[in-house]
Amino acid sequence: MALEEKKIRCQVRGRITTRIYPGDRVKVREGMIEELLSRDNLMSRPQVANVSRMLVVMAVKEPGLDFLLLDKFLLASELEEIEPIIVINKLDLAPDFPGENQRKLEAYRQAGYKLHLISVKRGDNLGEVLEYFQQGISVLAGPSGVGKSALLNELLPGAELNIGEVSKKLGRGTHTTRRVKLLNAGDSGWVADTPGFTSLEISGIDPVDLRFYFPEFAELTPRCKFSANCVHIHEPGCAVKKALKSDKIAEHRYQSYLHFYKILEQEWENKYD
Ligand SMILES: Nc1nc2c(ncn2[C@@H]2O[C@H](COP(=O)(O)OP(=O)(O)OP(=O)(O)O)[C@@H](O)[C@H]2O)c(=O)[nH]1
Ligand SMILES: [Mg+2]
Ligand SMILES: [Zn+2]
Repeated sequence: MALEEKKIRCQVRGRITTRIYPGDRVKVREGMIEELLSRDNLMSRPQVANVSRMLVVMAVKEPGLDFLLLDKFLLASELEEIEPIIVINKLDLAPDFPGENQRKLEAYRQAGYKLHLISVKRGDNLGEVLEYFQQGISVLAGPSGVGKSALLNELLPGAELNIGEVSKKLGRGTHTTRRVKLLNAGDSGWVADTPGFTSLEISGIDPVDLRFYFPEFAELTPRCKFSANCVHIHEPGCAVKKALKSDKIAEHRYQSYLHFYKILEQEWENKYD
């Protein structure tokens, strides 16, 4: 059955004490939300319920591609068990593509991530992104100024979202989108445009478990000499370190791993202070 978009302003029954988020399913009667139905999940940043996938949007330039930040977004969505999809925009601004960045990006494809290189301005590969929007709730996340709203304006007729300039001086977006907004896409899909952000909390997991959230490491772990415990840092006979030496694992991914590992380790130690 096709969804019909119909906006109804509602009040929430006093007995519902749980907060209601974009994406929540509710029962409505005569302008009153009577019941909040059970959720599949609740994404913590941005706060959206029943999310099917998160499109992590970055730009090759203006603002420049930040791989540590990309890895942080991927880790955050892995932790929440929401499928991440990498979307790199503004290909029109990088005539030197493929280059160093292209090689780094290839590592994500090899690790099993879905990756799309697009240009909203030139219309490159937008159809690939539109496919995701046909079913479930897709959330766009990423820093300010990468073109999240511009992408939706291009793909969803009538979206009419505000788009902003990227500050020439700071090389950053200007935080144009202020609220999470769910837009109807096609027959049974919804897309959430969200305000750009870069601060993500990486916490609450045992550093020893971090290795499971880097798919290309997880694959090799059984081949480590101390596979049950190997965190791929100082252990002898480590298959990940070996793969790193032969460029089978990307150096920048390993550096991100070490970075997160140290943060988590610190947090873990402070826990018992
Ligand atoms: N050159 C180029 N510019 C683009 C492209 N896509 C978007 N832009 C520009 O990038 C700027 C920021 O776009 P927005 O859509 O507002 O970015 P956003 O990600 O929604 O930013 P926030 O709402 O602040 O999080 C605008 O000036 C767009 O015109 C592209 O493919 N190429
Ligand atoms: Mg926006
Ligand atoms: Zn190892």
